[in-house]
Amino acid sequence: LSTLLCVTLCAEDLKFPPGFRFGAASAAYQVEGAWNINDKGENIWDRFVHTKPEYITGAATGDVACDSYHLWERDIEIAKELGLHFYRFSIGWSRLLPTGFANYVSEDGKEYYNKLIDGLWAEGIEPVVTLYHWDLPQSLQDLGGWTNPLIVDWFGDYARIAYSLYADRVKLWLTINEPLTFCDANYNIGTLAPGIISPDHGAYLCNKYTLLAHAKGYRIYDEEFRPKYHGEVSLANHLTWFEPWTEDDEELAELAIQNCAGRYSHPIFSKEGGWPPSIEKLMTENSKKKGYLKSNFPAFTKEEIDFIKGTYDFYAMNHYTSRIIRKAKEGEELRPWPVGDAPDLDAVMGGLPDWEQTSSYWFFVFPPGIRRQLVWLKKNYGDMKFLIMENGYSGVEELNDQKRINFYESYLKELLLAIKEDGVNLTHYAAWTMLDNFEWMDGYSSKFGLYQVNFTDPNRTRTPRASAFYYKNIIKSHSLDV
Ligand code: BGP
Repeated sequence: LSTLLCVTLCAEDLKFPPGFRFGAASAAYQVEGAWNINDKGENIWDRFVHTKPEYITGAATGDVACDSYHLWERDIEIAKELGLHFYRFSIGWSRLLPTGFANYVSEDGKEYYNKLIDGLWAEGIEPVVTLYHWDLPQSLQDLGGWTNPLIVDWFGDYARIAYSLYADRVKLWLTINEPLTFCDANYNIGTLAPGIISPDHGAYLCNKYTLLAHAKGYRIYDEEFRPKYHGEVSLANHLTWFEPWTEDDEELAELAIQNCAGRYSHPIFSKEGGWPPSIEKLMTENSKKKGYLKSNFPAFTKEEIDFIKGTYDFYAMNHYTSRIIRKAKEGEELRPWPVGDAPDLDAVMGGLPDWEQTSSYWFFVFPPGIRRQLVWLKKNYGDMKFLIMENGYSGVEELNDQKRINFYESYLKELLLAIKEDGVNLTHYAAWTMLDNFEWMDGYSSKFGLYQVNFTDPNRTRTPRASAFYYKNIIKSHSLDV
C-alpha cells in the first residue's frame, strides 16, 4: 500500500532487505605502499610508475600510497567506525609470491594478509578477497603477461596458494577485477600498466586468457577447497551502461552492452557459453576491414568453452557510469578510446548535458544506469545472486562532500528499486572507496574516499568526510531513511 501512496520511495521502501551487507572495496597497489619492502617482488605498476611517469597525473606513484602496509590497524579501525559488514581488499601477487611463480612464498607477505584477515574478523568484519587487482608480477609480464597462455597456470598456482593460506577464514573470493578495464587499457591504448599498445591483438588475447585464468581459479577452489570450506567464487566485471541516443540506436546500444558486459559475462554466465555471437561477428568484420586474413579475436575451442562456462557462484558488478551512444555520421571523426568514442562500433558516445560530470574524465553520474544494468544481467543470464563490488563518486578534496552523499543516495535508491520492483537478488554493496588512494592514471588528483587521506603527511592521516557519516548512518539504520 505504501508504494501506492508514495510518489517516490517511502520509509518502508527505503529499508534494505534483512541480511543485506554493506562494505567498502580497495586494491593492494592503490593503498598498501611499501613497494619494495623485505622480499616483495616488483610488479607492473611499480615498473610503470617508475619508468613512464608521464602517464600519471603529477608523476605520482603508489610507492607509499596510503601506507596501509603499515597502517592496516587504522584501516580496520575505520572500517569499524563505519560499521562495515565486510571489507574487500586484494592480495598483491608479488607481495605473496615475490618471483611471481609458486616456487617461493614470502613469509612477510603471508603474515601481512594473515594480520589483516584476523584483524578484520576480530572486529566482526568479513574479509572479501580479490586475487588480482591489476598488479601482475613484472617477471610474468616479461614473459608476455596476460597474452601468454601459460598465465592460466601461473594464475592457478597463485590462486591455489592463496586459498590454501586463507580459505579457512575467507569465504568470498573474486578471482580477477575488471578484465575489461585492464585488458583494454593495458594493451589497447597503453594508459594502464604495462602500457603496451596492441589494440588488435594484445587486448583480445588478454580477454581470452583472463577468462581462462578466472575459470582455472574457480575450478581449483571448487574441486580442492569448497568441500572443506564452503566458500563462493566469481570475478568482478566493470560494467558501463549504454543508452540509445535515439530509437534508431537501440540495436547499437545493445551491441555496446554486449561488447562491455557480454564479452566477460557470456562465456561464464550464459547457458551456451563462448563469446557473445554478435561480438564475434563484429570482430570478424572489423578484422576484415583492417585487412587481416582472419579474425584476430581469438576463438575458443569447444573444451575451452566448457571449461569457462558456469564458473561462478554469483555475479559481481562494479558500476560507476553510463553513456548515450549513436552511430557515427558519414566521415565523422571519432575521438580515441577511452576518453571519447567507440571505434570498434563506429559509434559516438557521451553523457547528456544534465548528467553531472565528476572529477574523472570518464565518469558521468546517471543513477538509473545501475538498475537497468542489473535488470539486463538478470534477463540475459537468469536469476542469481548479484553483488555490487564497487560503486562510488570521484570528487575533490573537500570534507563536506555533499555531491558524494547525493551520489550514494541516488544510486542506492535505484538499487532498492531493483530489489523491490524488479526482483533482483542483490545481497552486497561495496563503496569505492574507504580511503582516498592512488587512482591509477589520475594519481592522487581524483578522490573517491569516504575518508580523506593527507598524502603530504608522513603519517597519512585519515579524516572522515561528511559522506563517511552518511554511509555509517545508512549501515546502522539498514535504510536510506537517515
Ligand atoms: C575501478 C577500479 C578501481 C578504481 C575505480 C576508479 O575501475 O577497479 O581500482 O580505481 O575504478 O577508477 P579510476 O581510478 O580510474 O578513477
